[in-house]
Amino acid sequence: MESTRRRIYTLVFVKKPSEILLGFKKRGLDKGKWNGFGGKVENETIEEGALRELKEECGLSGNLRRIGVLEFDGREKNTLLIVHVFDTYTYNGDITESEEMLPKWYSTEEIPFSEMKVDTRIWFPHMLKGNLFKGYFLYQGEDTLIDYKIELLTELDEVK
Ligand code: 6U4
Repeated sequence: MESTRRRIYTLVFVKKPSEILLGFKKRGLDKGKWNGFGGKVENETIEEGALRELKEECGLSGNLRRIGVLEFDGREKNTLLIVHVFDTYTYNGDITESEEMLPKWYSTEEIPFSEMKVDTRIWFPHMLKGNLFKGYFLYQGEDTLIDYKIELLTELDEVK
């Protein structure tokens, strides 16, 4: 049996009570879609990676809380994408557009799901409420979601 690689990513959401900062992806994976800020974890802890990408992509720093873990299977052969999701209501800095992302505040009632990955329809409602969650999504290629499982948690495991 071929072994499965695990690739670790971060995804950060900056929040106000009824708004959320999203970024329009100008390049890379999922170009042309809205999402939070994040990327591959390099030679650093997961939280350091999350803070680094937040700064690089929209100019902000924040007081991050880890709220979810999402696993994406089948998108890339023999590779499991593991995405650690964070949020913050406290942030510093000026919001700036980067080469990778165009940031914009959205009302939490008007999330642009038709311009986002299909899986976001499933886990965003939990993320917006601030629930802790764990999800598994099985894709067939880039855009066809064939199965998923989502569960709410009372606490998240230690970050590995
Ligand atoms: P490069 O181009 O090497 O700098 P990097 O910025 O490290 O890449 P990028 O932008 O490819 O990484 O990261 C992908 C982002 O998309 C991460 O924040 C994780 C997130 N992501 C990956 N699959 C997703 C999916 N199916 N649904 C979702 N977010 C996903 O909502």
